[in-house]
Amino acid sequence: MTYHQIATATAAIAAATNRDKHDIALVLGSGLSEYATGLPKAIEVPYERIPGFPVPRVEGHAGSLVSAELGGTNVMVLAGRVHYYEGWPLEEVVFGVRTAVASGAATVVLTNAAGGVGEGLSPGDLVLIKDHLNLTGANPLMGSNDDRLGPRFPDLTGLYNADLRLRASETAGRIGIDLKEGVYAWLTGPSYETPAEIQMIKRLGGDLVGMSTVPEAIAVRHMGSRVLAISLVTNLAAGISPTPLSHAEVQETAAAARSRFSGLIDNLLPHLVA
Ligand code: 8IG
Repeated sequence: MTYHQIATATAAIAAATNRDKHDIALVLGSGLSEYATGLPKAIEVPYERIPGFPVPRVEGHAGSLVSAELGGTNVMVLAGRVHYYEGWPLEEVVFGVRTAVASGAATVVLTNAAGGVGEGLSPGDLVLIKDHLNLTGANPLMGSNDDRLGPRFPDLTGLYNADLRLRASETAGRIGIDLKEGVYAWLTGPSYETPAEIQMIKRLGGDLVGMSTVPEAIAVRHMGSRVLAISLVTNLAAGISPTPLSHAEVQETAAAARSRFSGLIDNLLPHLVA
């Protein structure tokens, strides 16, 4: 069922963009969707027009796919994602990245806004995800496995590709952007954590907390493509922050970091082609 839905969506994207293959995919997290506007040779396809694509219900910004061409490489940008906390089954949460991989993306770049837990992290920091903690008890691969998509029991060692992280660090250094590294803990949300939960996450080795990215990373790995993931710290996590968490703070910090984020992505994408 899903396999055919992915194939149908892939065909619709190829037809709508007139590009039969996309080499890289980029998923834009909360507050970061603006990156998709003004890309070279951009063709925008609203998610509503792609069969099977889940359409975000919240936020002012409905999702769309933007196909662009950067230095001869076709890039599929997914501006807007759906989250587990909205009630979507994880199979739907990962439908977009599965379609991107089926469209040819050997590399998928996942971005998000996240809370900072680790020592030395501040709002506005850009952080490469080096590994994750799945604290939800859920997994996008639960249910029967379709062997055409990937193996029943995929290994997640090295999920956040070390070679891609090195290229990202080098790019950031070259353009003078500070890029940290950390472990991302995935929780369902939508409530933020309690201070006690944040202390638990810190002891477990988590540096970042968020409500996305991990299921997508697992699905991309399942299909055999490479993952690079970048968090923008938009708030300090509960109990670390002296003030209560607010979605407004998240949006303000994301807006302030926009040009640094765009600079990093612009310079990085050409170095990620397999
Ligand atoms: I932005 O503090 C953002 N997303 N779980 N906790 C969790 N998700 C987040 C947070 C946070 N900040």
